Amino acid sequence: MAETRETTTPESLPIERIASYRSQGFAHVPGVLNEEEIELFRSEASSLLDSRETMIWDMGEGDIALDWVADANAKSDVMRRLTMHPSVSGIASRLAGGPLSLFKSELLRKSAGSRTTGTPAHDDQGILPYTGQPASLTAWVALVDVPVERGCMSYIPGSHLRGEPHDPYDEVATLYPLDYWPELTYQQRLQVPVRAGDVVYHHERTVHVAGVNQSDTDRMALASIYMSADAVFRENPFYAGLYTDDPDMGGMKAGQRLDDDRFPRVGAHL
Ligand SMILES: O=C(O)CCC(=O)C(=O)O
Repeated sequence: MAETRETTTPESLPIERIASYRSQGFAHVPGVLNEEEIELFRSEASSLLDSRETMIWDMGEGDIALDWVADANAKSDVMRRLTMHPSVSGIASRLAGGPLSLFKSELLRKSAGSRTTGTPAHDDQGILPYTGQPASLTAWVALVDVPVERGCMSYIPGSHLRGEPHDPYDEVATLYPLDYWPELTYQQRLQVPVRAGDVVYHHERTVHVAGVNQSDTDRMALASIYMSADAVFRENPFYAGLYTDDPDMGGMKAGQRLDDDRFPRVGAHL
């Protein structure tokens, strides 16, 4: 018999989960989407990934960590609905503790049976072209079941609380946190296997990795990045190097607020 699960909403999110997010830097929230939604979003994700040119995290010699459709919310109304989903975004607001806007979303795939590797250790802040409080966070929405064998995400608990680098544009600190903070290499990583429709939220400074997809099913997830509703632009050479077609988001200047037309406000459940 098919299993039916209660969904988690911003209202039913346990207060302990918020405390744990703040101390650990990530939170697994089970059952945010219902079965109907999972089916809709999974089928759209699958056709988008098959029909669009994807960006690639190139590991050299023909290996890739994953490929993705950048700004999936701008390319599909269905994906846009998922980024603005009242529970996905409302839980994000409660965890962050302040009003949020959508910065971008990436539709991620770790293909089955190909030369995909694990996802290297990194945090997200290093490539974000803005600052603001509360800190930005990512909602990683699982669109298929992701057990350990399918390359689930792992997090270094508390790593979001480490010190800031002396130079915010230091390449090693930005792109290779384990080299800049070698003590992180010896800290535990918590693997988070998830069911389709679960969401794992992580703080922009939390160091995370993901395993290899050893299964025969593609691992698909939508990662939506939410930022402070008051976030302001800061130039970031690493962002500009990755998104060469729009490095400064239409000519933004340092300190300029990221406007609501392009970066819409999301569910305000505080
Ligand atoms: O899905 C992955 O393997 C990595 C995703 C990630 O790094 C992120 O969502 O910030």
